[in-house]
Amino acid sequence: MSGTDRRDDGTGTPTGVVVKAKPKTKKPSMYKVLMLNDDYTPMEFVVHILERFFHKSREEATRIMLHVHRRGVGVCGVYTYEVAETKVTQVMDFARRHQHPLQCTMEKE
Ligand code: TYC
Repeated sequence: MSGTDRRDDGTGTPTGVVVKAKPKTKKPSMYKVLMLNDDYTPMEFVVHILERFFHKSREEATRIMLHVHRRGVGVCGVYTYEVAETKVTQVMDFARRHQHPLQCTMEKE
């Protein structure tokens, strides 16, 4: 390379070339909150949970509850880790306080 050639400084990045800065932010991983079916928890109780903790309309809550009832498992919502963890804790505490065996868990999307 001649002394006046500015095309390569040996770093691999050509000099005098505008390169876009690499964004340092990352999208957070998302987690599905899942509800599991059981034979004892009343349907109305599950619908109430979906309205109260997942902000679903009565129609959407009923649709999700029936999906879980028929298929065994269903998605209540998708959230960041901490929000999903809080929802699971709230649902499990609420079900336990009402002596229903309802199970709720989370899974990385
Ligand atoms: N299978 C329950 C019943 O027949 C209803 C139910 C639905 C329970 C969804 C849990 O996550 C659930 N009473």
